[in-house]
Amino acid sequence: MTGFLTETPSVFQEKAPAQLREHAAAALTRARRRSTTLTDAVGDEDLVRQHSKLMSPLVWDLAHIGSQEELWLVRDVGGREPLRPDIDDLYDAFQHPRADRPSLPLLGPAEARRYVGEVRAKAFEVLEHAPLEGRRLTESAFAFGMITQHEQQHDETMLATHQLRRGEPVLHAPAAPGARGGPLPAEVLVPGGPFLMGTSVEPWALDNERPAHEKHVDAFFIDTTPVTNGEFIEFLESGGYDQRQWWSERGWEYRMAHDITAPRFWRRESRGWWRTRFGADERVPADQPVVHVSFYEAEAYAAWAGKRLPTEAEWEKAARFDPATGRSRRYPWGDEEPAPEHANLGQAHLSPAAAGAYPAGASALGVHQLIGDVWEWTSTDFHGYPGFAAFPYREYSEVFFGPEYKVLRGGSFGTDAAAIRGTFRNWDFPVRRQIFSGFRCARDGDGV
Ligand code: AVJ
Ligand code: FE
Repeated sequence: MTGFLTETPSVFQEKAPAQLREHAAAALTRARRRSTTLTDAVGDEDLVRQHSKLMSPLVWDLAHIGSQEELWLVRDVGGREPLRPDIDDLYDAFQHPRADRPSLPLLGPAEARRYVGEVRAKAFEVLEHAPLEGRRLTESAFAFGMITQHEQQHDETMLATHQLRRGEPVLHAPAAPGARGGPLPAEVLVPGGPFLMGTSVEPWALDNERPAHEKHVDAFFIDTTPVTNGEFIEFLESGGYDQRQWWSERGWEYRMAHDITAPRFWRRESRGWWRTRFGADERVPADQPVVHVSFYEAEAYAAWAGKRLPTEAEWEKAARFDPATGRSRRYPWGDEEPAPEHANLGQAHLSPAAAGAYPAGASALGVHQLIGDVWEWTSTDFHGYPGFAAFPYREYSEVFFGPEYKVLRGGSFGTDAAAIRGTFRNWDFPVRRQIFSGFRCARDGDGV
């Protein structure tokens, strides 16, 4: 490792096995409460229906959550007999594309609920007794953390399915907070030089976040907050969607082929821009980060603004680097787990919060809302870090490495705290916008 660059040591170092088990059990229980909320919110009809070709029926996500838990916690960690070896194939995401899932002989809603409950009871038995050392999969209860994150990731996917569903609102949450504290500078200067990217010590970090490595970044400016709806409307109303010069070749092709003229779920009314959000109609709030834009729209906006998207390394340096110590933090605000004052996470609100709503979540360099609100598109293709090793299975990350996927960072209002951190990496096709995706801009710091 490097001279003065360090990262926060493992937060589990001090935990006794009993505390680790308790921590893992609480995380699993919290994830299940959310899965239950998302699937109990609609009737059986809506659970088995496909709300969009892009998504699975909700009942597939539910049983798939149980299936992964059975595979890793019950069979692998626990060494127990399979509960339902007959359905492994149905819930293997690589066997059946999303579009085909409704026509499979899936477990019905009642069966799926019973199945995930039975798996969970067994997983808890395993958690009580499994040795938490001696094997990498169970070291620091990693497998339980991995399965917690897997469930939370599918919960976010189910939340995106809810957004695509037609009908009256069925999910409810208090409105997201408005801006707090004074006005913010538009941009922050991030000093050039190396920082420690990724992690080798975060106990529940997934394989693609590892290992920690020194990464040089030239000085650059980054927007203090994500780009808001109000700012995006300026681009839109100045004709940005019709001006070829802001778009990359692929972006323009996509814009034309699909006749993309505004963020997904928006429509123009005589009285301005409106959107549908989880079944409710509302005026597009000018002060919130824009959400449901593709990478190509983000790229076009940035060009129009005379800027560019940040690289993944730039995003992470802005989020984690503490210039006073040379240390890379776990989160922008420090090392403590996310609390409600830090970030808009976990479906606590059903929208992004206004730019400037989380002063307590700002990074050491003064960049706001890097975690929560909206996933942020970066300009970087999804690849393994130097020294990457797939663990525990190639299909989590490695099979997606390559130029087809762009990295997104920071999590959204629909991402749970258990499934996000300064090092967490998400990825998707650049055309996707049913996800809770937004962006912020950056620009070169030439000469500074
Ligand atoms: C990391 C969000 C891209 O949902 O495709 C879920 C997470 N992997 N089940 C996805 C995942 C396997 C993954 N993303
Ligand atoms: Fe999955």
